[in-house]
Amino acid sequence: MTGTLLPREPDTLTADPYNAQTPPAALTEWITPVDAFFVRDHFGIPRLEPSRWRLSIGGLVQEPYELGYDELLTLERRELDLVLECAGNGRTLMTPPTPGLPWSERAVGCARFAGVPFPAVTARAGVDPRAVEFVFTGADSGQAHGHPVAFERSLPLDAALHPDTLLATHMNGVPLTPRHGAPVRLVVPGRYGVADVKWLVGARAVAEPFTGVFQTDDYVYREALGTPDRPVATLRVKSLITAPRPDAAPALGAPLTIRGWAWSGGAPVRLVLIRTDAADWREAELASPSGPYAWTGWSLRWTPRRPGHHRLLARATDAHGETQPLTPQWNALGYGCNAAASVEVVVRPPGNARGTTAGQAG
Ligand SMILES: Nc1nc2c(c(=O)[nH]1)N[C@H]1C(S)=C(S)[C@@H](COP(=O)(O)O)O[C@H]1N2
Ligand SMILES: [Mo]
Repeated sequence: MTGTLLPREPDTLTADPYNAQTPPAALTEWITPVDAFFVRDHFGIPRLEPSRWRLSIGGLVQEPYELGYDELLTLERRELDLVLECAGNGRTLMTPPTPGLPWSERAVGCARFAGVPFPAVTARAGVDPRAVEFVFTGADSGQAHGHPVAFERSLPLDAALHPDTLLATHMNGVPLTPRHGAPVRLVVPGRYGVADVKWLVGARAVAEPFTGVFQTDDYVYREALGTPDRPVATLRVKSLITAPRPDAAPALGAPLTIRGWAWSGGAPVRLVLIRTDAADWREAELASPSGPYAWTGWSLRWTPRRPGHHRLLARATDAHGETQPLTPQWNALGYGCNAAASVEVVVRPPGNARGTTAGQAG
C-alpha cells in the first residue's frame, strides 16, 4: 500500500519482559516491517556483540566446536520468507479464559530471514548416530515454574537438520535487532515461533527427548483429562482478515475488497472461503505466496446488499485438507487457536455518511 504511514512500534502487552503485538496497519504488508513485528520475550533482552558472539556446537557430536559471527557469515547462505506466529496467538478468543499472555490475533508476521542452514554447521561437528534431537539455548535466562532456567527448546533431528532450518543473521535485509534475537537466532519453517530460539548461543545433540520447561511444562496442548500433553509444533492452518477493519462502515451497494492472509505449516494453502452473510460462503482469489513458508494473500470483491451488522468470516484449507474450525478449540494453556478469522462491520444505509449504530441497523 503506497502512502501508508506504518507505525514504528508494535502494540505493547507487557513492558518487562517485553511483549508486543504487530499493529493492524503493519499487517497489510506482504512482509511485516521489522520495527512493527510482534515480540515475544520470556526474560530480559540480552545484548550480544557480534564480535564477541560464540555458538557452541556440542553434545552427541564427534567434534564439538565453537563458531564466531565472522566465520558464520562465510558459510553457505539461504534466504526465505516465513510466517512467524506465537502458539499463544488468538488465545483471548478461547472460553473459558486460559492463563498466558492475552494475545488477540496479532502475534504474527511474515518476514524475510537470511542465514546459514543449520546442517551446514553440524556437518563439521559430525552428528553421533545415537542423537535424536538438538537442544537450542538462548543467552536469556530467568525464573520459570520456580526454577532458574535459560530459554531452551529442542527439535527432532529431521527438523533440526532440514536445509531450511536457519541460523538467521538478517531479517528483511538488515542485521537482526536485539528484540528479534541479535546477532543470531534460529528460524524453523512451518513451526510455531517458540522453536525460533533468539540470541542463540548453544546447540547440543542429545540421546533422549528434551524435557525442559519450555518443552514439557509450557507450549504443550493440554486437552481432555487423562490425555497426555502434546508439544505444540506445526503451525495450524489459519487466516487473518486485514480489510475491512473492524471499525469500517462500508456503504450499501458500494463494492469493496475483503482481503487478508492465510498460512499453514503443514501444506500450501489451497482454498479460502469467505462468508459475508449466513450460509453464503464464497471462494476468495488466492495470490501466489512469495515462497513455500510465506503467507498466501487472498481477496474477494463484495457488494453489501443489506444495511446493518455483518460478521465476515474467512476460513482457510490447506493441501492436506486441514481446515480452520469455525469456533476456537479450547485447550488448557490456550495454544494453537486457529478458528476462522472474523471481523464485524456495519453497512450504512444510503444517506448515512457517518456510519450507523446497532440501533439503526436494518
Ligand atoms: N531466547 C529466546 N528465544 C525465543 C523466545 C524467548 O523468550 N527467548 N520466545 C520464543 C517465542 S515463544 C516466540 S513466539 C518467538 C517470537 O519471536 P519474535 O520476538 O522475534 O517475534 O521467539 C521465540 N524465541
Ligand atoms: Mo510464542
